[in-house]
Amino acid sequence: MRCSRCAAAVPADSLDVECPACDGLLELVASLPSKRGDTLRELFATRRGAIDGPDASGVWRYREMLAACADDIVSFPEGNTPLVSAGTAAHWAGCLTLRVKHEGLNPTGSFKDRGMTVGVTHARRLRARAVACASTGNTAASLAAYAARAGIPALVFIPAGKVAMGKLAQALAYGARTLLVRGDFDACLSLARKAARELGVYLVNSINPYRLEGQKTIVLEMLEQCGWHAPDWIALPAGNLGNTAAFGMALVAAHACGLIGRIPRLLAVQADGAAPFAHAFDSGFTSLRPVTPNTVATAINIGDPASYDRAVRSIRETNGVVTSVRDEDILDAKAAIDAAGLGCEPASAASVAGVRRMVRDGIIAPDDDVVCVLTGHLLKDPDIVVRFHEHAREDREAANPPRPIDPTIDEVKRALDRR
Ligand code: AN7
Repeated sequence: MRCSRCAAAVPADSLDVECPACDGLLELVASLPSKRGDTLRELFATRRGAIDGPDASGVWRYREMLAACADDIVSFPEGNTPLVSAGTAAHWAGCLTLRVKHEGLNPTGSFKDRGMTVGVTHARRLRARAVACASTGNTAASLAAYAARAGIPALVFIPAGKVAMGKLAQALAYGARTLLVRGDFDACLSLARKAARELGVYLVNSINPYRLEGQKTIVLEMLEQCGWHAPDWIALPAGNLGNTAAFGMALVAAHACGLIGRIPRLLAVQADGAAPFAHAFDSGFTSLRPVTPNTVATAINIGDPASYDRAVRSIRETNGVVTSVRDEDILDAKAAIDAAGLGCEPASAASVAGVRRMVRDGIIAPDDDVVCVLTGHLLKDPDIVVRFHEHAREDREAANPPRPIDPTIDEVKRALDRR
């Protein structure tokens, strides 16, 4: 590993995920695979449909592109998520066609499983005594599951009262020691970093470079599903910026290996109430000014993103754009995605809300080829769905309030006939 700030070398079998000299983030030093273009594409194609082993995983199938060892892996398997038409949600976004890559269909219901299989496999190889993460919920759920599979104790730091019910339920159920920290996510992360430094537990937040290796495969699998024809845009929600960082790394590597002929543009979307990255983009990335975050999309309620430097590089290397959207638009986008039969959690819908904004602003053309990444499952945050539909005004197109009835056939008939 190499420090991204001071370039110090750190052994790959170190438990450090930050530079012991200067606290900079560490990067894995790896070279591109010797195979290229068609040879690599054919290799990946022969692995599709494998029933077990590393090839059955939508992460480890692409191992030539990953700086990680595929022996003795901790895997469900994960990945293998569908790339599908957004159906009626395309119209909502103002696109002629729109596709979504549904990462909510991973084993624990979010894209985090892709990074976690790599992070926890590495933790087991290092014989870590415990693994830890700070989380807005999904990382905690994923770590809890993978640590349980690996037989390693897990410690998760989550902001008290600010995590969706499904995610908290998972962390508890899978047996993680769940610490409800009085503070926001950013406070949780600095506490987790301190615990890693002082107590020797292995940190598997997305600042851990092995996590990013796994997350690169969201893009690799998507490109394969696109027949290796790069779309014009890839839109994703942005919080702590691990995914934005990983997507740029994957796209640059896929291009360098001849897997794709051109690099799609990234659209990173934040919530207005937690948009330090979007603000920095607007000022030409001169500086990052952390904010006190406040958005209904709890997964991306992050004010001081840890992977900022890497994410800036991704946006620059992909000629990308960063924007932000209102909570109201996130919830409307979510309702459109849900009603299309896809479903996702609020943060995920930011991607589609961001595309709509960019179409309106003339940055994305209605006939551009756009893929939105849906990062988490609908059932992660059931409370917000029920609240939305029970309390939404009836004139709001998306409102679908439940209707109490007496047990009579007349009432059923009335419901059936209602337009
Ligand atoms: C559904 O679980 O940060 O910009 O601690 O759960 O890579 O952070 C979750 C982030 C988007 C943002 N969508 O991704 C955590 C955590 C969902 C998420 C993001 C998260 P990054």
